[in-house]
Amino acid sequence: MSSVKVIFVEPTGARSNIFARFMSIPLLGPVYLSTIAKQAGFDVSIINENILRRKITTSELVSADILCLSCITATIDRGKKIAYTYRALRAAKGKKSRVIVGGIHASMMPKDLSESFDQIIVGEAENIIVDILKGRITDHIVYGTKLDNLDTLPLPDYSLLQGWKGKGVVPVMTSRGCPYDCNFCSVTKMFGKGYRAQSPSRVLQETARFKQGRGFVFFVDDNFAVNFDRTNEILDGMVSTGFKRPWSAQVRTDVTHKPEFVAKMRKAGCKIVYVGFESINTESLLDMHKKQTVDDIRRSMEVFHKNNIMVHGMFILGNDPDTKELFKTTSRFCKEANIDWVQYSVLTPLPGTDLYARLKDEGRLLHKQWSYYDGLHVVFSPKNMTAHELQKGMIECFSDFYSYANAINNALNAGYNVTASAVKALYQKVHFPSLYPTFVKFAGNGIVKQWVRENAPYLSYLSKSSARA
Ligand code: B12
Ligand code: SF4
Repeated sequence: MSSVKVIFVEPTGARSNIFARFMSIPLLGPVYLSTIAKQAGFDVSIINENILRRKITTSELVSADILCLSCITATIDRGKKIAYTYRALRAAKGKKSRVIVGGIHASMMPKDLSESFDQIIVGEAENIIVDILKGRITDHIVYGTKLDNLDTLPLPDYSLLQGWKGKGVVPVMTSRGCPYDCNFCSVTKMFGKGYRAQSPSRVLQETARFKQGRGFVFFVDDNFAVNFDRTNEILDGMVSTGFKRPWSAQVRTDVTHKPEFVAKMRKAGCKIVYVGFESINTESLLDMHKKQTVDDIRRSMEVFHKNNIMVHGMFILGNDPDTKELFKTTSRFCKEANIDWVQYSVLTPLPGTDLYARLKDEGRLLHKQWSYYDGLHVVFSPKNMTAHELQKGMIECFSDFYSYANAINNALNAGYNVTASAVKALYQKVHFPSLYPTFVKFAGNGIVKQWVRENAPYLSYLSKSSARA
């Protein structure tokens, strides 16, 4: 093994991001890259501040010959801080330092990071990481190339993640890119509109490693079912090889056009789907180029629930056609449609997206403090309300869904359904409804209240500076 010590770091999200604190799902970039680096002989490890629930220590920092940071927009400020401390610590010990940054933010805003990092990597890096670490590529800004054949990726070595016990959610990636082009999303800007996918046999080789165990396997693909034939083959393989672990995936409402496909997903162990519903305002769906209707949302809920798959519905509030009335109608819709979990975001102009370019041109960005660009803080002037009104509207929607009243209602319904299922189970095979959504609503109530408390200064800032576009 080479004596060069490389540490990859995924910094924690700042500004009390709900995910950063409660979901320890690592980005797969550092896992793939460090797996490749290890195979090339480097002494490598990953420090994920979310998984470890602590910040990287000074002794860890000073020990790295090369520090590699992986940042999204919300974590880039923390990434810069870590880079600064690392350089200072190494200099104080008379040691050379080398700090490299990659990930979606660096890929969209490379020039902005010039001073904070020795090298900035744009795009996918599996093809170049070894040359970079070996110092064979020395450019300040380096452009990676898209991997054509994802089957050539190594099986990710999760053991390189310090503190990773593998008992919780295991992220698995089987494809890159998305053929759609929603105006708020950075996926196509980063991975392209051309959809690239691993072969079913390669996917099954990977899932076979997680056949048993209780934690969910989460297919992090932006859209797990772009190619129905391929996904069908994967599902058939999971069934025939006895894949027993529960799993979840991100899909669009389109999958429910084929109810038999959804039924097969359930048969193969799918318990939760993450769906970008985005809005119940038709004008906003058009504005986002979502290529989806409100009827698609309603129908998809019925199909998923009929097949006993729970739904994590994601909504974006604050599009230009939205008015303040939308908060109440959306809250009502989510309860009526019986969505199991709801994740509200405020419209966020993520760097590199068409949305970012437009709002910047229109002078509607409130600031560029990136740690607030996390989908939970309003960072632009909405059209039909003030930024403060939008922020309050998002909080109202969250508070309404994760209220004790809604949780109790859910518990009563679940109780009724469990009893009904128990009776039915006497004469036919049934799926018992999960009590998990009820539990999450109770827990969510406290999380929302805590978020509001912690972010009171930001709300106050918005109330003072808020303006309509
Ligand atoms: C899994 C996932 C999650 C998980 C885990 C996220 C985490 N740990 O941060 C969960 C569900 C918790 C989540 C939450 C959020 N997410 Co998310 N998520 C993803 C998703 C679907 C997959 C990530 C992944 O593993 N990709 C695959 C790997 C291979 O790609 P990669 O990590 O980018 O790595 C490659 C390159 O970037 C580069 N690279 C990366 N790091 C480095 C480092 C070095 C040194 C080098 C050389 C190269 C390099 O090489 C890698 C290999 O080619 C992506 C979309 C996507 N397709 O990437 C969105 C994505 C990252 N999420 C996004 C967002 C906005 C969020 C949230 C803010 C959502 C919200 N409203 O709350 C939160 C923030 C969480 C936080 N950290 O604070 C955005 C980020 C955009 C941006 N500019 O910041 C993305 C891109 C989706 C989108 N719609 O645009 N997310
Ligand atoms: S939001 Fe989903 S469907 Fe739209 S471009 Fe992004 S990944 Fe594709």
